[in-house]
Amino acid sequence: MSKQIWIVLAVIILLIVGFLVYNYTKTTPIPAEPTVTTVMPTSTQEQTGTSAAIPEATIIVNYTDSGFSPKSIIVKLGGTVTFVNNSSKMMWIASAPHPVHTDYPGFDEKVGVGAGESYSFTFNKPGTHKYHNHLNPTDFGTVVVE
Ligand SMILES: [Cu+2]
Repeated sequence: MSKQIWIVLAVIILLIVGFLVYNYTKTTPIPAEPTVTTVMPTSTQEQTGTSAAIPEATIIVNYTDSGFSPKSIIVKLGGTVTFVNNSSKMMWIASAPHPVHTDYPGFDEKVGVGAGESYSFTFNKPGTHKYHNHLNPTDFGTVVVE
């Protein structure tokens, strides 16, 4: 009688051990995945791709009754900035100083435009260029070309 119990216990223990070993061998291959090698070259390509795209991007400066926003911007050499008149005033973008605009003579809209209209200028001169609304010179901003 007691011999039969020991046999039953031995079978149960063997089943438990077998089940544990089976589960262990089933779960161990999962963390062993050798695919973490060639990721660096793609990130380098992405970096050069985005830095090349920046000069072609058009930056928008919003002109409202409270002035230019953003008031100071940085563009790459050859970058274009579009000044959009969303104010109730007329807008005439011109480089400093008012009223002669001699710091960057080409950077001068030469005419005032109304609400909803815009003025685009491509910056080919490195440096810090101050500008203002010639028809309301207390509104001014800065374009840094690098
Ligand atoms: Cu002016």
